[in-house]
Amino acid sequence: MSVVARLFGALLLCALFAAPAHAQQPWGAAFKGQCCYLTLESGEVAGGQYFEFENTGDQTWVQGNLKLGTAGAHDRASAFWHPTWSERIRPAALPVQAVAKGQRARFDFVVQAPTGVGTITTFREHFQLVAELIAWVPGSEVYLDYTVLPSLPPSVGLKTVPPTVNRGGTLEVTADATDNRAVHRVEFSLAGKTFTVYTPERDGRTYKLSVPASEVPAGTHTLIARAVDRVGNFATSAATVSVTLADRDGDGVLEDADCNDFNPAARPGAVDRPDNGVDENCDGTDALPRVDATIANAWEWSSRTTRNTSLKVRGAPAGARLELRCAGRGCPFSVRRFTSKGGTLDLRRQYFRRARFRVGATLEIRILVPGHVAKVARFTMRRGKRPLTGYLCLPPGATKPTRTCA
Ligand SMILES: [Ca+2]
Ligand SMILES: [Ca+2]
Ligand SMILES: [Ca+2]
Ligand SMILES: [Ca+2]
Repeated sequence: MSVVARLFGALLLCALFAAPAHAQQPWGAAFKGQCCYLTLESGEVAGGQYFEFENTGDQTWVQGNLKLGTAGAHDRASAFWHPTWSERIRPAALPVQAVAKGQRARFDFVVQAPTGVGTITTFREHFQLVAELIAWVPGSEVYLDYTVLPSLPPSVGLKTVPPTVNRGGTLEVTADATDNRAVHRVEFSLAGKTFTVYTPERDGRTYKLSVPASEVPAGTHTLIARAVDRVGNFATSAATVSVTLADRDGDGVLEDADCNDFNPAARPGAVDRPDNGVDENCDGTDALPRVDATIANAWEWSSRTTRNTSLKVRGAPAGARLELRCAGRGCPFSVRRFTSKGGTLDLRRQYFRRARFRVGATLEIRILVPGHVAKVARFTMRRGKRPLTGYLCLPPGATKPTRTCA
């Protein structure tokens, strides 16, 4: 609909429905405030634009009818149109249902500077309130000035880059970035990771990256600083950084081989203390608790035979399984198994009172508790000497005792 038609409609409505009995002003507004004059880069989007008015007319402004329109030439298609506008000629609509005489309304909108501006250009954008199909509201003529700069990429240069960083420390890098309008962000990328810095230091142009170096894998990396302006123009600068492995706990084992680089007691080769919740030897599990029983023994020997004079197991918990294995001449049996009732077990009195072990015979006592490393004592009979005695370990599920209990 043309301007003429709109105005004709407005006049007609005034004549038909709003004919005053005395001198009245149906449509009127008083300017109460507005946003800033902006400098923008060509193509830049800026929010926070607004005008505020008071309704000084007798007609209540109603949502859907009362809008902020482009003026200068009424219904001018604005070069600062943004997709949030309902039309190229309507930046904003009344944001509340109704504004009666004496009340205020604020019209917020977003603008986008025109693209393709080759030299610094100032635009004066005129606006006015309009009651659609009725009237342009007198007293609401306003404008904003925009200075639009050409779209030019920023400049960026890496300033301080440490040649080597340990992963136990902090990666600190600075870049100097400037733009004809404003730098939006600087993206620091290395080893497939990107760290974005939006806020410069106090000087407004130094962008500082400070992240734990452990965020970056060890190796020699190309570091790229990419400065981006508000319309997406960018520039880059590159440097090389070497990141080395850390030994944070100082146990001499670098983090790639240390299962816990924050605990010097844990490292490959350390002794794993059983059942303390710590995998000291880095084999992936805490060592199992061991059966804590004692096997007191005494012997008499000659050049041909060995006789047991005392063999007592103390501290085997009730329910522990005992296995006695005997091999060689003089053994009263090859295997005996029974379950401990706790307390002291006198094995000699029960099994070996009469035994005369020959040289080379072996007697093995296994004390097994579920979830524990079994205790194993092995006695090997010798000629004219007390038996060779060895204490061994047997992890759960294993069948052969081992000398080391790790
Ligand atoms: Ca720029
Ligand atoms: Ca270490
Ligand atoms: Ca360690
Ligand atoms: Ca442990």
